[in-house]
Amino acid sequence: HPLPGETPDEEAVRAFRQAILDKLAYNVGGRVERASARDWFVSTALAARDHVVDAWRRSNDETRAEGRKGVCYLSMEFLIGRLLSDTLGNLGLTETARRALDGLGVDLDAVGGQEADAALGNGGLGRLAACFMESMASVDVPAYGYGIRYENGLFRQIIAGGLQHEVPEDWLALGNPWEFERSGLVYEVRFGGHVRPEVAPDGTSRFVWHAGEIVNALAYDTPVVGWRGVRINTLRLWSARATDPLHLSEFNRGDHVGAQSARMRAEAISRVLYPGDETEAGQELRLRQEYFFASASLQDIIRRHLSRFPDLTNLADQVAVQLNDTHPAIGVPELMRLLIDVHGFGWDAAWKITQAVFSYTNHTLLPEALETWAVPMMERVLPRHMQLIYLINARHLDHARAEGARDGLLSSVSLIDESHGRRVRMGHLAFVGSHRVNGVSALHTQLMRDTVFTDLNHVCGDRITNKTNGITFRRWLHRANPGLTALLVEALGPAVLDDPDRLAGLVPFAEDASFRQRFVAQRRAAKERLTALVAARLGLKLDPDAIFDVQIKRIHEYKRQLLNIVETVSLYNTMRAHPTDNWAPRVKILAGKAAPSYHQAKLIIRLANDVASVINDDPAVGDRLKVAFIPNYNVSLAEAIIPAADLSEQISTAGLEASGTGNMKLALNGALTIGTLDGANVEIDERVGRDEIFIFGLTAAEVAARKRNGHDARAAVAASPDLRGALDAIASGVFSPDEPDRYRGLVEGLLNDDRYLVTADFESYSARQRDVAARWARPESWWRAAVLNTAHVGWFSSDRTIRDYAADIWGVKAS
Ligand code: DL6
Repeated sequence: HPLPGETPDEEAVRAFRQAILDKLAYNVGGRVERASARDWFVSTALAARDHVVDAWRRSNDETRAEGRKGVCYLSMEFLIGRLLSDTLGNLGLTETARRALDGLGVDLDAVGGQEADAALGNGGLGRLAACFMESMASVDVPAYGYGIRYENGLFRQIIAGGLQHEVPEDWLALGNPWEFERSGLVYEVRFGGHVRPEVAPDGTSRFVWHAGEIVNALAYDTPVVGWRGVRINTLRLWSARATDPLHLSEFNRGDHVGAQSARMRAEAISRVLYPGDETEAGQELRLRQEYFFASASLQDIIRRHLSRFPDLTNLADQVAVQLNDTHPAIGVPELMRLLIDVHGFGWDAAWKITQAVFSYTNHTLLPEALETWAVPMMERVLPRHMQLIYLINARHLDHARAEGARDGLLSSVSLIDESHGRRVRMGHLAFVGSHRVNGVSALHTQLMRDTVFTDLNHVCGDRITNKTNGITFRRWLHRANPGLTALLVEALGPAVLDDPDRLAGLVPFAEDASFRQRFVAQRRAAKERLTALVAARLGLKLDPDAIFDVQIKRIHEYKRQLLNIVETVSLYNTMRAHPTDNWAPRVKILAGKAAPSYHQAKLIIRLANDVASVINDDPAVGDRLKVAFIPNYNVSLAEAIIPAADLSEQISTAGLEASGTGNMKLALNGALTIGTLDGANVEIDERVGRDEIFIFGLTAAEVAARKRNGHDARAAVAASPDLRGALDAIASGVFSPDEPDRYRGLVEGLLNDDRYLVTADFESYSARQRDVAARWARPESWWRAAVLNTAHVGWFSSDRTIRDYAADIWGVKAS
C-alpha cells in the first residue's frame, strides 16, 4: 500500500538500487549472487541511513544557529523495535526501496524481517520513550534521548512445557547498521572512594571527592527520523568501558581472567537491561547503571552548552531535562555536584538552575516499584552524592517546617525513609529537584495528588501536572496496519496522515455499509496473517471468523491476566455444559513476559499455557474456543497482533495501571475495549462513548473503599457459581493432570488474600464478556463501533502529548 506522495520516479529507484549495491560491495563485502537476506538488510539500512545524514546535520546546525532551546530525555529504557520500516516510511522512501530491491529479486518485507528488535526496555515506560523520540522529531522539537546501550536487551522468552525460560537477547551480535560510534566522545564516570574537606589556596574550604574507580562512557548515536523527515534528532546511548582494560603484568603472570577483572566490572554496567536486583550486588549494579548514564549525559549536556556559551548561568534557558521515572533521579545531585564542585557555583544559584532544568515523569504508584536505595550503599557507591542529598534534604525540610509541617508530615516528605532501615526515596528526590512533576493519565495524576505525593505536592507548592500518554501513529497505524491506513486515506484524504484530529471525519463513515465492509476486509486480512503466524509458531489452527480477544502486555498480577484466564475457564465450562447453544466463536490471544524472578507471574503464564493445551484439544468446544499464548512478546509481535484484534483487554485493578498505551494502539486500529475505569481507559471511554466500549468493575474509589473495609473473596466466590466452578477446575488439576496440585496454592492465595480483587470484579467482567458475544452476533453494530473507535482516538497521538510537554513543562517551541 504505497502512501500518497510515495510514487517514486525511476531515477530515484535506480539511484537507491545502486546505493544498496555499493553498500553490499564496499561495506558488507558481499556479492549479489551470494548475498544473504541479512546482507541485503544491512545494505538497505546503510543506504537509507545515508539519506538521513545530511538532514541530521542540518537539524543540528539550524538549532544551533537559531539558539533554540532543546530537550534531553533521560531514560533507562528505549524500547525501539525495528528501525528500517520506520526510517523508510518517515522519509517517504518505502516504495523507492521496495522497487529498488524488487529489481534485484529481493523482497523488502523479507529484508525487514532480518532486523533484530532493539529491546532496550521492559514495557510501557520504554516504549513511551521510543514514541516520544519519534514524535519530538516529527513536531520539530530539538531533542537528544540519553540512555544505555545494553549489549543484551530484554531477554528472549521461550515457552517450554508451558514454562517461561529466559534466554539472553543479543541484538548487537550481527552488528547494528543504524548507530555511529563516537570514539571521540568519552566521559569519565567516577564511583566510590571518599569525600574530604580541603582548604583551597585562597583560604576557602570545600569538599573534594576522591573517587575509588573510574569508568569511561562512550557514546553511540542513532538518528531518529521525524515524520516526512521534518527533523532528525539523536538517540545517544552510553557504553561502559574500563579505563584500564587489561592488567598486562597479571596476564603475563598467568592470571588471564584476573587480569581482565576491572574490565568485566566496568563493562557489566552496560551489559544487561535490568539486572536481577534481589541481591545486594544486583542493587548496586542497578545504581551504578543509573549514575553512569545520568552522569555521562549531564557532562555531555554541559559540554555542548559550553561550546556555545561562556558559562552555565543560562543553562535552563537552553535545555530542559526530562527524568523518565526515577531511574535518572540521581541526576539531580549530579548536576548540583557538577555546578558546585566543577564549575564553581554557590548552592543557591546551582539549585535554581537544577530545578529549572529538570522535570520528572512518574509512571507508577505501586509501592514496590517506587525506587529507594539503602543509605549505606549510596554512601559507599556515591559518597559525594549522599552528602549532597543530605544537604538538599536539610533545606527542603527547613522549607517544609516554614510551611507549617510537623513530625508526621516531615517524615512523609523527607528524602530519607527512616521506617525500613534508612533509604533514599528517589521519587522524592526527583520531585524536589524538578519544577514540574507529571502523571501519565488524568486518573493517575489525580491519584498522585491524592495519595503518594499529597504531602510533597503541598509542601512544594503544587507542581504536579497531567500529561496523558500517547503513541506514534506512524508506527502503530501507518506501518503496523498499512491496509487500514490506505482505507483511511481513501475516505478522509491524505491529510489524515499528518493530522490525527482528522480521524474524527470518520464518524459518518461508521453508518456507511460499504465502508464498514472494507474496514472488515482489512481486519480479516490482518487476522489471516496472524492466523498464519500462530500456525507457524504454535502449530495451532485458528478460525479468522472468531472474535480475536487480545491481552498483550507484561504479565503482572495487577494487570490481571488471571481474571482473563479464570473467565476463559468459566466460558469453557459453560460451553461444555451447553454444547448446543449458539456460541460466538472466540480466540483468546495472550502474550507477554514476566520478570525472571516474579514467580507468581510465571505461574500465571504456565496456567495460561496449561489451560490452552486442554481447551485446544477438546473436541467438545472445537473451533468455538481456542487459547493462544504467543511467546516472546516484543514490538514486532505487537505490530502483527494489534491490526488483527477485535477485542482489547484492559482489565487492571482500577487505580493501579498508570496509563497503559496498548489500550490506545488497539482502539486506534479499531478494536473494542473491555476494561476497567483505570489509567487512560477513562479518557478512551470519554472519547469513544460508553456505547462503544465495555466498561466493568470497581472504580478506583471503590477499590480503595473495598480495601479499607476488607474484601471477602470467599464470599464473592460463594455467591458466583461460575467463578466457583472455574476456580474448582483450576485447583483440582483439570488443567494440570500430570500434577493436580499445581494451582491449588494459586487458588488458595486468591481466596485468602485477593489483593488485586479478581474475585470482586469477576461477575461484572463475565457479564460484559457476554455483552461482547451478543454484540458480535450483530455485525452491523460491532463494526459501527469499531469504526467509531478509530474515529475518536486521534487525541492519543504522542504528537499531542509532546506538544503539551513542550508548552507546559519544557518551554520549547513545537510545530
Ligand atoms: O507511562 C508509560 C507506562 C504506563 O502506560 C503504564 O501504565 C505503566 O505501568 C508504565 N510504568 C512503568 C514503570 N514501572 N513500573 N511498574 O513501566 O509506564
